[in-house]
Amino acid sequence: IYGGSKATAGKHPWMAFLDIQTRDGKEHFCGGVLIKSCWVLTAAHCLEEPVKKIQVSLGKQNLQEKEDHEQIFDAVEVILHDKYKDKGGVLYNDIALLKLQPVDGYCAVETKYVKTACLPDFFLPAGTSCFISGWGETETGDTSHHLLDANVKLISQKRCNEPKLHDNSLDDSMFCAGKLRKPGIDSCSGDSGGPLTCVKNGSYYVYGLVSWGEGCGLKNKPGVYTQVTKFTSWIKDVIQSSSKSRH
Ligand code: 4AZ
Repeated sequence: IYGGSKATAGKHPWMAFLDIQTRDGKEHFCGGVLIKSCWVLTAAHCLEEPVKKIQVSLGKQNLQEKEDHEQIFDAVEVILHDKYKDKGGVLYNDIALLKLQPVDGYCAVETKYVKTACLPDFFLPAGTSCFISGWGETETGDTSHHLLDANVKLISQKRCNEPKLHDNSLDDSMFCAGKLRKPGIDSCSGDSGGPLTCVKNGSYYVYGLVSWGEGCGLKNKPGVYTQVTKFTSWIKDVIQSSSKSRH
């Protein structure tokens, strides 16, 4: 996160840290969002390379410490959207689901530090202020050990597709957000798959997932997010068919 600040414990209790080990021995990380006790939403581009093992940590603030309220799981299923596509860095339908492996019969247990975010069934107007959060790259060029967050505003598709901004790259599986009058507040590499959450009637909704951009924090290049509202029936179908096939 560029231009962010340290998030207080329990402010983003749906925030997941994904530690991804690939078959060719590489390791990278991404963010994710807890939407059900056994299910985490993330970006498909995080899981593009064949993965060997994914560990999902919930309730984390500082990655350098073992924390009392952390809950750690292995992922047992990885489901990428079948229309996910990378066309020269523009990521279409950039969404995936991870199923957690229960520990002693339970997946995520709700606490002050671990909670689910709601799935949106609505579109919010441009100008709405929302949160982004993650352990990704900051303006110093390093990733952050502490969870950082920042406020960004939703930008209309028409504005974001203007030649000066993302020049018609966006389709309806994505939207952009940032502060056009105050560049430098943005998501970046390592924040991918993490949530853009917006508050409606006092509840937090996972309105977007960190997906792509042109650099980070650059003028007229707001970050691009997966439009979660477009995928709520896909999410419900995946979760339903997964629980059916097991019983
Ligand atoms: C990335 O490389 C990435 N500024 C993520 C988000 C943004 C740019 C790049 C948005 O994963």
